[in-house]
Amino acid sequence: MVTGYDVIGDVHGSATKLAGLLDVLGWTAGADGRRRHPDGDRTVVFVGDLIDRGDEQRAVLELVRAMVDAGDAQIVMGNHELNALAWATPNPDRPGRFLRGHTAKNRRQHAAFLTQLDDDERASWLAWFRTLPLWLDLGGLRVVHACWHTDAMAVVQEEVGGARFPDGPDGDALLQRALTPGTPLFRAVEILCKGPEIDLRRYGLPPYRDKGGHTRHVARVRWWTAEPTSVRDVVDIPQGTTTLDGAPYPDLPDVPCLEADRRHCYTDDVPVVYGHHWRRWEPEHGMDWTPRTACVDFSAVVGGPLVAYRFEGEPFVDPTHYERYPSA
Ligand SMILES: [Mn+2]
Repeated sequence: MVTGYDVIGDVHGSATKLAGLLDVLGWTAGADGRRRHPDGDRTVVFVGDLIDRGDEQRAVLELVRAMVDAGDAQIVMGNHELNALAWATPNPDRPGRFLRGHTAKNRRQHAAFLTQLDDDERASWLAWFRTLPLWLDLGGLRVVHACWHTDAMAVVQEEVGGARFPDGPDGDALLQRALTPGTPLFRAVEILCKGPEIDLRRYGLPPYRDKGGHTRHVARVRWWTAEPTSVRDVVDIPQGTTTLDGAPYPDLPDVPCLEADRRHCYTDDVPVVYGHHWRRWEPEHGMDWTPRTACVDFSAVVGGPLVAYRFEGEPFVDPTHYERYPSA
């Protein structure tokens, strides 16, 4: 019986860090090459985003796939796997186009995967990505890439019949709908894999300029805040954000947030581990971890450590259960 989970954050093609973290966690390779844990009753869970950015795409995929196939690991889909599927899926309404546009920006984001693997390899990995669940409910522990969101899951449950797309033509059609912008299924899957967003205009807040220089009217939601009362508790404006004229973004007002936005927040009593948020080590209380949520994405591919949360059955997140590689 499985009693423990080692939940590993966004790997993004960093096989060296992944091997180092597995060693730290006690998953050492035997003579047959298979990594096993000495306790025997542990399972690794990957939060998704295995691909893109890093130099070791193939090595990461092969290592993770081997652990999953051996029954030593499970994995949920990240937005990068989802985007890879959309990149490769023809747009039925626009011949020659794909459901994720082959723009220069999207190509840059996907370049490591596109260039380090040949066509046949990519096709075979995409066939595997297609089978990955959007979330895992492991009993005392929940895992999702970006946000545990009951309403979004209900939409997926209703349309897809479960957390993963079925095999065969019906499953293909569902996946296509999930990858088509504007459909309710697309919006639900976006919330799970990319996180919910909040419209700043609802609160009379100005737009900001994102990292790419684009004007943005929506911001990420701090869905891990269990009892938000004000806009300040739910809207996530990263430090250093500016308005369109380059001024520092104003302090968020201490005014009540709307019920619709409050619904993004996680109030269940089962711990959730997730990734996606490009945080910086070390885990900050109230932001990276709360009593019921733990983020494990600390930007491994841009200089941060690869991070895991070691779950032992505890009902509340324990920040001493974070592990990382490298440790300094
Ligand atoms: Mn992500």
